Amino acid sequence: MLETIRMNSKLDVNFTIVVPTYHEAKNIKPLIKRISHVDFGNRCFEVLLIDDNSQDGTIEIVNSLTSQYPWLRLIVRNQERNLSESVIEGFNNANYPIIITMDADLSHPPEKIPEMLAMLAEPNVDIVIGSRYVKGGSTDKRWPFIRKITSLLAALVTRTLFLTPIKDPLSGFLGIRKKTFTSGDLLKPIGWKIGLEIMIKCRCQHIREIPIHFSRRCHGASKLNFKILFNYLQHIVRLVCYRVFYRP
Ligand SMILES: Nc1nc2c(ncn2[C@@H]2O[C@H](COP(=O)(O)OP(=O)(O)OP(=O)(O)O)[C@@H](O)[C@H]2O)c(=O)[nH]1
Ligand SMILES: [Mg+2]
Repeated sequence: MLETIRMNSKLDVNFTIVVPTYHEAKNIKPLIKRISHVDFGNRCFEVLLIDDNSQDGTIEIVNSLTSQYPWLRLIVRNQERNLSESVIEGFNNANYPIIITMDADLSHPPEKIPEMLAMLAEPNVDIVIGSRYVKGGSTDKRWPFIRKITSLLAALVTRTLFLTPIKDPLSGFLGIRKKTFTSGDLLKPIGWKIGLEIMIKCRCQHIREIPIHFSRRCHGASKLNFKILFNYLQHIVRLVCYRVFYRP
């Protein structure tokens, strides 16, 4: 009996890192290497890349790494490319009870994952956010000024509309229990801000933020464009309506 409880509590800390990828061929190897150097104790984990059929060599690179890193998995999607849908697909296919999601471009430090896992081990924490805007957090000094302003403004709009004290509600670096995700309402994100969608639809009430240093992407180009910014605004309006009309 005691042994079963011990085994179950050990299983509870195993985790999946979901990484959406699109045209990140040059970042895959450094990312996987960096993750492999993090000390996760005796937890089991997997890294699940969800690629939107990049055609830039990503698939071949991942395949060449799987013998060295048996915890590496790849799902290639053939639908129209969509970041949020990719993250959801990753969550649905995660084999472990805790899920971390992060970008592939090394903006998010994988070294912070053990801290996120430690917080998620507390029973009353629903979600942990890697935050640029709490005390101790920072963004790369070389991040373009316009990006900084847009990001801060979008965070301010979100905080005001949702009356939340969360400093970085639009971060893409998150940790959550799979059961919190599966017990939520159906996710229908329009744009990129899957984290916000999850927090609201999965009714995350106890939200923690840990400071991170957000680095500028190492290689490759950003996929952010005006359409995505417009989608963000649409998404926000839809989520506010959801809050007001369906789940006040
Ligand atoms: N599967 C999938 N992944 C995507 C898509 N668009 C972006 N991504 C991935 O989502 C993550 C975030 O995209 P980024 O282009 O880094 O966006 P950003 O962080 O706002 O911009 P920069 O870091 O400044 O380039 C990266 O890992 C991308 O490879 C997509 O359409 N499908
Ligand atoms: Mg990025």
